[in-house]
Amino acid sequence: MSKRRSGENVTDPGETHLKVEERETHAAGVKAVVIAAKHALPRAGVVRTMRSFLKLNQADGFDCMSCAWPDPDPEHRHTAEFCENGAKAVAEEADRRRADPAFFATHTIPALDQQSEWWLGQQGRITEPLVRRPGSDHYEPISWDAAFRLIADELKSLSSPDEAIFYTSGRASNEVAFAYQLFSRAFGTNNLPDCSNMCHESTSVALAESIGIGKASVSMRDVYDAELIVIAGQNPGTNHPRMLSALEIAKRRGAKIVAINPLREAGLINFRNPQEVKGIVGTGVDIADDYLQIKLGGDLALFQAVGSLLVEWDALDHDFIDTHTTGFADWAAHVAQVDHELVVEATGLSWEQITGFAERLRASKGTVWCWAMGITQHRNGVATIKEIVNLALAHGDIGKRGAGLFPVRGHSNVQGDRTMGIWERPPAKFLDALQQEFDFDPPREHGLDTVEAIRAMRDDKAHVFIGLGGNFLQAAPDTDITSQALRNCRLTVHISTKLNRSHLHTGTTALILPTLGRTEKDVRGGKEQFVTVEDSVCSVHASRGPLAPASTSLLSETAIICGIAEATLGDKYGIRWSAMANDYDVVREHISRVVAGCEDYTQRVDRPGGFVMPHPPRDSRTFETKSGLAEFAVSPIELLQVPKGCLLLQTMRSHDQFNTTIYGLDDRYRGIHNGRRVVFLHREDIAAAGFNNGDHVDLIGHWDGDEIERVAADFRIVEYDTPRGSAAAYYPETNPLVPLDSTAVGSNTPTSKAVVISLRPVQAVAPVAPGAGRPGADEGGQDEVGADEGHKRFPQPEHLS
Ligand SMILES: Nc1nc2c(c(=O)[nH]1)N[C@H]1C(S)=C(S)[C@@H](COP(=O)(O)OP(=O)(O)OC[C@H]3O[C@@H](n4cnc5c(=O)[nH]c(N)nc54)[C@H](O)[C@@H]3O)O[C@H]1N2
Ligand SMILES: Nc1nc2c(c(=O)[nH]1)N[C@H]1C(S)=C(S)[C@@H](COP(=O)(O)OP(=O)(O)OC[C@H]3O[C@@H](n4cnc5c(=O)[nH]c(N)nc54)[C@H](O)[C@@H]3O)O[C@H]1N2
Ligand code: SF4
Ligand SMILES: [Mo]
Repeated sequence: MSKRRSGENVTDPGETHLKVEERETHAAGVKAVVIAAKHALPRAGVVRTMRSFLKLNQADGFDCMSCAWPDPDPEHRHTAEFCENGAKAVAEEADRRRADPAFFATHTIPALDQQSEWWLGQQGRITEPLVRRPGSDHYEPISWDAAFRLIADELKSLSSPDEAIFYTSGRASNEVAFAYQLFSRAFGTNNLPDCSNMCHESTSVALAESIGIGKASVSMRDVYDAELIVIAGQNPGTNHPRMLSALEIAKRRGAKIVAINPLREAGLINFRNPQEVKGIVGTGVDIADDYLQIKLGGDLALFQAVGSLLVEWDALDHDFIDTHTTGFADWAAHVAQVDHELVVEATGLSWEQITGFAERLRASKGTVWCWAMGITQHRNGVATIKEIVNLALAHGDIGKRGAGLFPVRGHSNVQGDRTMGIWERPPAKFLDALQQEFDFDPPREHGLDTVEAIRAMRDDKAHVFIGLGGNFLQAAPDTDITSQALRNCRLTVHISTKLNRSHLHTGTTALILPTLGRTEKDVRGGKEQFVTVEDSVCSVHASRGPLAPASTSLLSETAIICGIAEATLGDKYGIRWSAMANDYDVVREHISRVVAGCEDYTQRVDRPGGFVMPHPPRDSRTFETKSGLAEFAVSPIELLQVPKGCLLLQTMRSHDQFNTTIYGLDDRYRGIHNGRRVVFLHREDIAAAGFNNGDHVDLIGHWDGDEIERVAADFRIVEYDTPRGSAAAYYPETNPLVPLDSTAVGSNTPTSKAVVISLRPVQAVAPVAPGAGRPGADEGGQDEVGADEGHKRFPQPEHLS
C-alpha cells in the first residue's frame, strides 16, 4: 500500500493547483447565480434543475435541505426563493449519476477509501440496498426484507438495548424522526445521539436553563424591525445566505449591525442581492457597522465587559428585570468586578471598541442576538450563551417586537428532530405522553450523546450503530478513534442518499440503505406523501418533492425505519408500523397527541406556510424554568491557556461544502481556489513559528488527556487577517485534531473552534492510518499496518489545559 500523504491527493484534480487570491469583500451578486447554475446543470440536467428550482422553498414545493434559515411568509416569496448554496445542495441530491451495484462490484471498500470525500460524493446516488458481509471487501446488493431481518437479528442478539446506537443527522423529517425515536424507545434505549450534540447543543442547554426553552425567541418580523442586530460566531454569507436578504431589509429600515468574528467574512461586510437590480448593478448594501475581530473564545469576556458597562450606566430595563427575572443582583455584582485587563487580553479588542459596542446596545430599543458555531463549539459555549441571555434580559429584549435571541440552526430540520424526541436526554413530560399514547414504559435513564456513543463503541460497550443520514466518521471528533469505534461494531447501518466515508469504515457486517431525498416524489400506499419540518424560528411546514426518484428501489426514510422496527419488534405494544410507513398522516396523528404544541398537526401543517410552534418567552414573557422566571447566570471568565509555541485553531466551513459533503474545492470569499488543505494564520504567527507564507506544514494537535499524537498533514500556510494566536482551517480535514475528550462544559459539544495546535515542517515519512483528513487519510485504505506506527508521543507543552 502506498504511503501517499493526503495533501497530495491525486484524485482531486485541482488540489495540486491550489491558488490563493485576494479575498472578496462582498457576498452573492451575479457571480452567485452563475455558480449556482454551473453546479446544477451538469449534475442534474436542465429539466430536473428547472423543475426543482421552481419548487424550492415554495409553499406547495419542498423545503431546502441545506440550512435551517426560515422562509418569508408565503405572500412575500420570490419565484427564486433560494441561494447559491441551496442550489448546490439541490444539485447534489438531484444528481443524475448513479453509484449502482455494478459500481460497487468494480470498487472494493479499501479502494474506495483511498478516494477523497469529494470524489465519493461525485459517484452519484446510491440505487440499491447493499451489504458488506463479514470478511468481504465489497458491498453487494441485498433485498430490503433481508436487510431488515439482518438488522433485527443483530439487535435482538444484544444483551441490552443500550448496546445499540441510533444516530440522527438533522436533515431527517419530523415524521421519520418521530418514528425513529419511537422505535428506539420501544426497543428499550434512549441512545439517540444526533448531529446537534456537535452543533447547537450548547444553545439548547443554556437557553433551557436560562429561559426555559432551547429555541429562538424571534420571528422574521423581529429581524426586519430590529434597531440593532448582533451577529456573533456566524458566517451567514456561506452558511445561511438568505439571512443576508433579511439583514438588507433591516438595514434599509435603519438597523445597525455589529459583527463579532475573528475573520472578516465577506457576507458580513457587504451584500449584493442578486434578486434586485440594485444588487446586480450597484455596490450592494454594507452589512456590519462595527466589526469586532475577536480572538477565538473571547466572547464570554466581551459580553461580561459590556454587561458591566450597561450596569454602570444604568442602561437597564428595570421593569422587565423586576417582573420577569431572578438573579439580577448577583449578576450585576459579578460583572462590576470584571477585570478590564483580562478582558482586553481574552478578546484582543481595545476598551474603546468594547465601549462602542456597549453604546450601541444602550441606544437600541430592540436588539436581536444571532449566533452559531463560533459560540457553541467552545469550552465556555454554554456560559457564553447564558451571558448573551443576561444582556438580553438586562435590556428587556425578549418577548418584544424587533428583539430577541436567535440561535441560527444548522441542518434544515435539526430543530424539528429535537421537537419530535430525537434526544438522548428526553424530558419526562415527553416520555409520559409517549407512554400514554403507546401504552409501554419508555426507558427513563438518559442515553448516550455523540461523544459518549463513540466511547461506548470504542470500549466494546455498544455493538450496533445505525445512522439515519449523516456522515458520523467525518463529522465526529478524533477521526481515528471514531473509525476504530465504528470498526469495533458487529453491525453498522447507514441510511443515505450518497456514498460517504462512514460507509467505508465498517463493522463486521455493514449495510447501506439508500433513501429518497427531499427533492423526490414519495408515493406510498397509492398516495403522494409529504413530510414536515421546523425551521430556526419554530415555523413548521410541509415539504413535497417534485422529481422522479433516483431509482425505483429507493424507500423513504420513514418506510425504512418502520421496516426495521417491524422486523425487530413485530406487533409488540401494538404499534402499527406498516400503517405509519404507508400513510404519514398516521404518524402525524400520533405526533399531534404526543408532542406539545402540535395539536391538530395534520390539519395545521398542510396550510401554506404551516404554523408556528408555541414559545412561552416569545409569546407571553413566561419562563418555564426551575424558578418560573428568566434566570441571570453568573459565569467566571476562564482565559484559554495556550502553551508557548502553540495556536488555537478553529475548524470551519468553506463556501463549497455542506458539512462533510464537498461540492467543490473553492472558497472564493476567502480567496482560496482548487484546494482545501490550507491553514489561515496571522503574519506574525507565521514568522514566529519560523515559516513563510505559502510553506507547507503538518498541523500537530495537543491534548494532554491521552497519549495519541494527532496530525493533519500537509497544509499550505495562507497569511490572513485573523487575530494573533487564532488560526483557521477547514472541517472535516482537521477533525483528526479535535480531541474526543475536549468538550464544552455542560453540553459535551466537541470544542471544534478551539483546538490547540503547533506547526511543524511537513515530514517526508509519515506512516498513516486510514480516515479522511488524516495524514494520508485518503490513502490508507483499510491497511491496518499504518494505524499505529509512527504515532510517537509528542512532548506535551507545559501548562496545557
Ligand atoms: N453552505 C453551507 N451551509 C451550511 C453548512 C455548510 O456546511 N455549508 N452547515 C450547516 C450547519 S450544520 C451549521 S451548524 C451552520 C454553521 O454555520 P456557522 O456557524 O456560520 O459555520 P462555521 O463555518 O463553523 O463558522 C463559524 C463562524 O464563527 C467564527 N468564529 C469561530 N470561532 C469564533 C469565536 O471564538 N468567536 C466568534 N465571535 N466567532 C468565531 C468563524 O470565523 C466563522 O465565521 O451552517 C449550516 N449551513
Ligand atoms: N471539526 C468540526 N467538526 C464538526 C463541525 C465543525 O464545525 N468542525 N460541525 C459539526 C456540526 S455543526 C454538525 S451539524 C455535524 C454534521 O454531521 P452530519 O449531519 O453527520 O454530517 P453531514 O455532512 O451533514 O451528512 C452528510 C451525509 O448525509 C447523507 N444524506 C444527505 N441527504 C440525505 C437525506 O436526505 N437522507 C439521508 N438519510 N441521508 C442523507 C449523505 O450520505 C451525506 O454524505 O458535524 C459536526 N462536526
Ligand atoms: S438560506 Fe439556507 S435554506 Fe435558504 S435557500 Fe439558502 S441554503 Fe437553502
Ligand atoms: Mo450543525
